[in-house]
Amino acid sequence: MKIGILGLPASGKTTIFNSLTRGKADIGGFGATRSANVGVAHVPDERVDVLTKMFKSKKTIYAEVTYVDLPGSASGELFEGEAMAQLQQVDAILHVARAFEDGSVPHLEGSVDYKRDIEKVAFDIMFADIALLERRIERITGSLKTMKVAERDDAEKNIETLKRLQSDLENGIAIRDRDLEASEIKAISDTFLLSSLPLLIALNIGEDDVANTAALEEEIGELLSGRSTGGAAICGALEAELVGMSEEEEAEMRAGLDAGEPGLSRMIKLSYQVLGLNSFLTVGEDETRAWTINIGALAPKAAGVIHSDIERGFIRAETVGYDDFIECGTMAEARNRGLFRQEGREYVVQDGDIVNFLFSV
Ligand SMILES: Nc1nc2c(ncn2[C@@H]2O[C@H](COP(=O)(O)OP(=O)(O)OP(=O)(O)O)[C@@H](O)[C@H]2O)c(=O)[nH]1
Ligand SMILES: [Mg+2]
Repeated sequence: MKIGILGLPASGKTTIFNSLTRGKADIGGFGATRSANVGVAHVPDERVDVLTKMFKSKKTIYAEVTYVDLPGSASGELFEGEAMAQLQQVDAILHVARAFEDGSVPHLEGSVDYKRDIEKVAFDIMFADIALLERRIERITGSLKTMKVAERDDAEKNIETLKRLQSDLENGIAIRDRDLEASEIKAISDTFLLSSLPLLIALNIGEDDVANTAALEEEIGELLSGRSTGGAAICGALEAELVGMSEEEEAEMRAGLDAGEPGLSRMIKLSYQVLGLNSFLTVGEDETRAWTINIGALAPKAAGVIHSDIERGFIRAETVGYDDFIECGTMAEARNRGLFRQEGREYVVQDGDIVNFLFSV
């Protein structure tokens, strides 16, 4: 599961990418990123931290989200060439919108106006889909003449469906914003439509605006209509500085900023959410670990994330919810209260379940 980072030239895409993934990719702006950068972010999870302490685990392993920093283009054209090829591989889009003022970093439009840019990118995404649907409709229309009668009926229905989607896009309704009917799902099943992907906004704010984070995020929330979308404000320059520091120095700096949970953490958690992912947890002296599953995954499938043998030889899952466990304090107490349960093949693993799989191969 991957998230593609896009935005106007020099909006700070690579800077934010480096902060999210603790990476060291070259920044510079206006086409500085020629080929995509790929990196992994740890999903902050306080449950994992708490359990690590309780079980005195030697290792702590967090869930991960992969980010792809798409190649920039000086013209601001977002969906051409290598960037488009990379975009076809992602599961969600993260738009870095510039809110920071800096005279030494020019803006493509000549002024900093993030509302304008957020609307423009949202529009460009939908426009790319409109154009793609147009080409598809033309192609099917062109082949109608040579079709057999039975096929033609189907094709004409498809054209109707595609036109309906297209006209909704023209009215500002992204694919992600609608409940697709079966016929619509079928009509676009082999078409990659950008506006079907969840859209996240990272507002790249200046250092002066860190104290206004909450208000700015509320504003982005209002700008974003529809589903599977969300935003966070991140000060790219500041985060880039913090990434280079030791953990202690970083903690000290953050405490001094008094900005609460960093936008960076919120963004990574949000990313995990829009990808439709959940974490189940395993604990022990060796390691405490968060494992990634799709929401709704059954117990054997979750077991398979750890090892295919455990899925194949699945017997049952012993499990307790995180909150229940914390309330009990120990596994023994959870067992006494009947909260440490035995679950079978049909069990839907829940976010935060602490699980031990029994299996035999
Ligand atoms: N003042 C300030 N400058 C920033 C901030 N974020 C990025 N910059 C600067 O903006 C310039 C462009 O940053 P990049 O991260 O390379 O931007 P980009 O969007 O990846 O650029 P391309 O890949 O070329 O499109 C660099 O000079 C950064 O130092 C910020 O939060 N504040
Ligand atoms: Mg870049």
